[in-house]
Amino acid sequence: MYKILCTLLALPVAYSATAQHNLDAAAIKFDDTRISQWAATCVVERGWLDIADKAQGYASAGADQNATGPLSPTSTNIVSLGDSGVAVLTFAEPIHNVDGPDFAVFENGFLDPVDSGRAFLELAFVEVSSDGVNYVRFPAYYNGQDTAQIDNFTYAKGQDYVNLAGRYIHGYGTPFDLEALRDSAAVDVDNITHVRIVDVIGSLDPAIGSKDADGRMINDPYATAFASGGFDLTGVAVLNATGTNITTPEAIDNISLRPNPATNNIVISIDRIHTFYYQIVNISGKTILQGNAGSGAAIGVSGLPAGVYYCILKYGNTKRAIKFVKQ
Ligand SMILES: [Ca+2]
Ligand SMILES: [Ca+2]
Repeated sequence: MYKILCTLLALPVAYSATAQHNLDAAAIKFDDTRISQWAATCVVERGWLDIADKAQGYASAGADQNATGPLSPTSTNIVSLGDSGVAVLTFAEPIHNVDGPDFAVFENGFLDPVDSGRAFLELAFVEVSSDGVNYVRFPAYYNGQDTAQIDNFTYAKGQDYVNLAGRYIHGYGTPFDLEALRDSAAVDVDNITHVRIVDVIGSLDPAIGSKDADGRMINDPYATAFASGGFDLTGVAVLNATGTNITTPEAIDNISLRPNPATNNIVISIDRIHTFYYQIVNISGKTILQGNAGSGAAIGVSGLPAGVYYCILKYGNTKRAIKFVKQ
């Protein structure tokens, strides 16, 4: 809660990317024109309020779906991971490795009010997968001081953290370039289906703290034994998907899904297409319904619990996702 309040206070600051600022040229702003889609689903396994005292239980702030869909710069929606917590995100379209960064992870850090070169930052490892089973971690490095524990009131330099999510303030994502994992046999960098975010345990105590790729302790706020402790995920943006974005039906000229919100049936119409394959996926990424349907024919959804769903459509070489609400 401390952090949420401070984020609100920090928002009116006018940002300019200079070398002394928490922001630099690599930061991905929430409205960057390279953003082609946002995470469609998110499932969080909460981490500890304090991993050294597990009796306190788990972090609990926010809900998993707060990390899906576009980031709003005025929203304080987060999902807090806690010490060692994990979030797994999936996408309507696989992520491909193209020139430059391929996706960005957003956290709700905020500037030091007296030194804009510093910010309150919480960090996380980032891993990717092409099958949801085998993950490869971006090699992460910490280059800052490791003698004084960063705590809940300490500001840090984002540039000290390399390939760790959370190096920028709210509204600015940390970029990740799949090129770094090109030689990994465990993933196909041109077909990334899952992104996994793992909270860094910032303790400098080697018995519990997280280490970087060189075996060095990563200094990150610790202890943060409150509901919003640990990495506060706000969104994951894809910068390079070649397919169609997740969008409202109205934004696609030749596809419609109606009614939306739906109660008993949905009717999907696709110009010039007679039949298509569909998959209805819930916000946790689980496929609830699937099958073949004809354009203009009703698909029964009365059995679905109320909530937000994605309808993934496949026909020919085309794959598209439409978001709808079951009421
Ligand atoms: Ca790339
Ligand atoms: Ca942490």
